[in-house]
Amino acid sequence: MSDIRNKLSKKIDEWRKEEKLIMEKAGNKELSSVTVSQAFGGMRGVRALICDTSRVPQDEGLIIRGIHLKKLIDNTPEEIYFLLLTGELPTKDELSGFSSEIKSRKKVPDYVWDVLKHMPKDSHPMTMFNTAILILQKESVFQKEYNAGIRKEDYWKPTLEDAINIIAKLPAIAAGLYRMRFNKGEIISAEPESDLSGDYVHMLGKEFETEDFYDLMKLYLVAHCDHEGGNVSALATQTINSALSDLYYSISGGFNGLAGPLHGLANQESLKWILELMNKYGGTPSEDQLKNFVRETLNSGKVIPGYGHAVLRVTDPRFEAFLNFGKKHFPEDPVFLTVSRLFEVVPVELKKLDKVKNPWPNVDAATGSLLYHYGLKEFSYYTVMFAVSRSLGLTAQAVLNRALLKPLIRPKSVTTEDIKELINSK
Ligand code: AMX
Repeated sequence: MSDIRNKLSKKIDEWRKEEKLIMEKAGNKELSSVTVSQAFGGMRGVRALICDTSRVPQDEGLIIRGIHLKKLIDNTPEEIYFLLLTGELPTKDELSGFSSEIKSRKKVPDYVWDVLKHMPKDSHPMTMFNTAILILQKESVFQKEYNAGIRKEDYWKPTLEDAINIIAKLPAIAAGLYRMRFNKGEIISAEPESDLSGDYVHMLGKEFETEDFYDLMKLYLVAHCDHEGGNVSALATQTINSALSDLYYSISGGFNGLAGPLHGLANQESLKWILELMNKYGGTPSEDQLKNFVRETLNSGKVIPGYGHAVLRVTDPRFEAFLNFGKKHFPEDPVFLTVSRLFEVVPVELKKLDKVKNPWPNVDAATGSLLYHYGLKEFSYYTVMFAVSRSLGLTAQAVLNRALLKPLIRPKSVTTEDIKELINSK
């Protein structure tokens, strides 16, 4: 048994005891109540889920297992994954064992490439990515062990095997489909000894193999890794997984939600919008031009992509991390400069609308400009990179949910008639 399984096994015993005690002491305590507007309004603010991998206080942003993202931006995705799963950053030995295990599971079966090659040439990269994950479902260790009659207490073990297998393969799938979809030449094979960030960069293409792009990739994979349990992709993934659909079914389903413009696709939408803006004014726009374009967008009934958030009420620390990266490496890049200037203008304009609860930028407002600078210009691809990172949190959440014997997720819906009756009742 390698370190992570031993460590998790012990921790899971403790967590189960702790949860039992909590249920005995506080099972009937109220965590949240639900108003009619919350029921009609996407359940915003209803506290009805447990997620221990990370939390997002509205005035602080992402905290992973008790550590603020700001303190983790120099860590590697492998370290962050260990942290998400176990609640602790790995020791040197633990990291070495865990990383070796990930490295040994990189190989993507040929049938995945065969299917991707036969997809329509204009398929969205997220469709290709999610298809690849779904096709891999036949590899699920969970499904095999479930069919063989594994006990509920042990569900987390094959879920962890699926999780590590998925994490190990996603950079190759993501990079391979990039080369296929955008005619970049042959797929590049994984390097057995490279870490997740290094191998992803290597497999994207020679032109990306620089130290700075490696640093950006590492930051990208760390910063997008998790964002508590209630966002669309996390909730969808955990709901699917609660039916004991394995992780391949679960995360491909969750990523279909990530592919929406109000969620992960906002990074694509944001850069597209910025390039339209620059195209209209022929370069880096002035402050007045920025204001005009923002107002035009809002007047046409569209949202400003990369701004606003369902939970946050401050500038997203993930945005700040990417902004700082750009300021350090290429402050004068025209697209990045436009992103920085929009940060001065957009919140002021959104505040004027009086309905936007959070006028500040979220993670998706800056990332596109950084990738664009390094030549990764195919913005329909950006959400795939988001998904590679987010798979760390989503798979870790599922391992914990199975470890803690969480039941089927099944909230109760009411009809509009029920609400009307509520109005008429005393
Ligand atoms: N531009 C224009 N209007 C906005 C806005 C924005 N960036 N953000 C919120 N609003 C509007 C909403 O559309 C809503 O209008 P309506 O009442 O006419 O429907 C009103 O302000 C109130 O919305 P809210 O309570 O502040 O936000 P929410 O929780 O309903 O939605 C979000 C949150 C992210 C969907 C929204 O801010 C948005 O659409 N932002 C732009 C898309 C985006 O960047 N998404 C990425 C989020 C991060 C992520 O998941 N990757």
